[in-house]
Amino acid sequence: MQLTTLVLATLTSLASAQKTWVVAVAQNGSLTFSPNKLVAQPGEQVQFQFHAGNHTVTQSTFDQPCQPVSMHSNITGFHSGFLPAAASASTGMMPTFTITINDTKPLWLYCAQGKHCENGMVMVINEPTTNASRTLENYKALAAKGTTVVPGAEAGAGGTTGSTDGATTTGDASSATPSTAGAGMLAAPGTIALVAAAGAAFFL
Ligand SMILES: *[C@@H]1O[C@H](CO)[C@@H](O)[C@H](O)[C@H]1NC(C)=O
Ligand SMILES: *[C@@H]1O[C@H](CO)[C@@H](O)[C@H](O)[C@H]1NC(C)=O
Ligand SMILES: *[C@@H]1O[C@H](CO)[C@@H](O)[C@H](O)[C@H]1NC(C)=O
Ligand SMILES: *[C@@H]1O[C@H](CO)[C@@H](O)[C@H](O)[C@H]1NC(C)=O
Ligand SMILES: *[C@@H]1O[C@H](CO)[C@@H](O)[C@H](O)[C@H]1NC(C)=O
Ligand SMILES: [Cu+2]
Repeated sequence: MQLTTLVLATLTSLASAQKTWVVAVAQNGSLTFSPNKLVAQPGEQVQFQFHAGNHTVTQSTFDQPCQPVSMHSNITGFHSGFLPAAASASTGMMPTFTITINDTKPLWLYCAQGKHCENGMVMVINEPTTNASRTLENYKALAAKGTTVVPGAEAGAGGTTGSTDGATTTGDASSATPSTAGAGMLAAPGTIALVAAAGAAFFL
């Protein structure tokens, strides 16, 4: 009886565990989010794993790809801050940033480092199906003509300033309330291998 109860409890907790998509940031030193197109359901999480360099994942609007979403809408949006990978890499760890998906509205994302956005370091979660011109390809084309703004550097907007202590950065999705568990934590390199082996995104 006790064993049965234990098994059931375990199955129940597995079934209710949150699904987490993994996005590799700058894997192999590339200026990419991989995958750069993801469909995620409300309640699921997306974990960005920062493999190399010193990058961010920052929300923008579709029309202004390299600028904080708060500059061009009434959405606060999220910003990981700069997450340099080297310091953690020496200890076999890697900084991560995790967001929770609340709805199926598109999330247009860019890297706020240097001209990475202009050079195509962008992605979309839940690419719209209702407007054929709002594609990742068109977002990337707009980005190529864009001008990167780091949240906090723009006039009068509510973003955080560029953080240099990436490995300790917290905050899941809102740059204004950086506190939710899971964000900014360090992922073991075993997870990296699993991501690469699976080819891209997968459910943990
Ligand atoms: C990085 O290299 C590995 C091994 O060649 C490959 O599987 C993976 O797709 C590469 N990642 C990116 C983002 O290019
Ligand atoms: C934010 O903007 C959207 C569309 O631009 C609008 O529908 C919504 O009412 C606005 N929300 C607030 C709180 O102003
Ligand atoms: C579709 O998106 C384009 C690009 O942002 C925009 O100019 C256009 O107004 C949108 N069309 C509709 C019907 O919302
Ligand atoms: C990461 O980039 C930011 C913005 O350019 C910079 O302020 C910071 O010093 C960089 N951190 C490291 C460790 O290179
Ligand atoms: C989801 O909702 C939570 C709670 O309101 C919020 O903190 C977070 O920023 C939202 N996620 C996204 C991706 O906007
Ligand atoms: Cu970058």
